[in-house]
Amino acid sequence: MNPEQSPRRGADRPRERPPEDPEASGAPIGRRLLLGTLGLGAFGVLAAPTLQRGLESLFADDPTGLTGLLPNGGGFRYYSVTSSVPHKDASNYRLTIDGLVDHPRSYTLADLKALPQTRIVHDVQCVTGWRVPGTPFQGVRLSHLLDAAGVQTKGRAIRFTCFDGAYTESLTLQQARRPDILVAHRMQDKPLGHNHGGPVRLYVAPMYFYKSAKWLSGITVTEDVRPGYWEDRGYDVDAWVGRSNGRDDAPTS
Ligand SMILES: Nc1nc2c(c(=O)[nH]1)N[C@H]1C(S)=C(S)[C@@H](COP(=O)(O)O)O[C@H]1N2
Ligand SMILES: [Mo]
Repeated sequence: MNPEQSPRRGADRPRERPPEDPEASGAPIGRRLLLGTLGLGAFGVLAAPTLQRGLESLFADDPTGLTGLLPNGGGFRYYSVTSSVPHKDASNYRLTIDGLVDHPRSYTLADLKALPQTRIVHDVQCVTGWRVPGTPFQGVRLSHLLDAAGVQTKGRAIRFTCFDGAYTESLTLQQARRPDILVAHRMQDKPLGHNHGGPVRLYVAPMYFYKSAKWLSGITVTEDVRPGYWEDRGYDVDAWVGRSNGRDDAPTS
């Protein structure tokens, strides 16, 4: 591995910033905007007003008690590395499987819902520290889609791409075949909302949540692992909860 690609560790490692929580870094807003402009990992802060509004409207009339999941309430934080993401739904969503497969194809949302469904309930753990207990995800096993596509013998890894146009992720083929990795269209027993990566995101139960790529649009079988967005910025490629990124969180699965 050449030096430019070796993971950085420790305090100088770029960190995610939840766009709805501009106070998180403690730095003055001007400085963070400058860092974002320079492409140093703070770009998400530019999206703060939009995402905050989205968050408020999402929880505006909330009879279900989900307000307990608001930021700093011990729940989810919304992340996006881009300032805006197109909205997609059953009418225009497509998931493409290609690369080193015998049968490349594209799935609609209805196609994915018609396949065998798996529901998994585990904790969610972000590498920045927040954890959400017992969160149901439902969808199609990634292994099912890979089997249907017919992975060629040269295929050793998967590259995931997203319709935000920027985020990417990766898994080894061996990891991708685990039964607790889903192409998910439901979360918390509801259709996956836009802010959580809907209509379809990846869900990688045993790994830090950055592996669970939101707004999933492409699954490409490759010869070698190509590190994803945060992995290019220092995060571990093998992101097992409690055994990577210098953290010792309890496993999620
Ligand atoms: N497309 C995309 N997927 C993404 C991210 C992102 O910025 N863009 N952030 C990742 C990170 S670091 C985390 S913790 C989770 C956050 O998911 P949530 O916004 O549903 O809480 O999404 C992961 N998947
Ligand atoms: Mo994260």
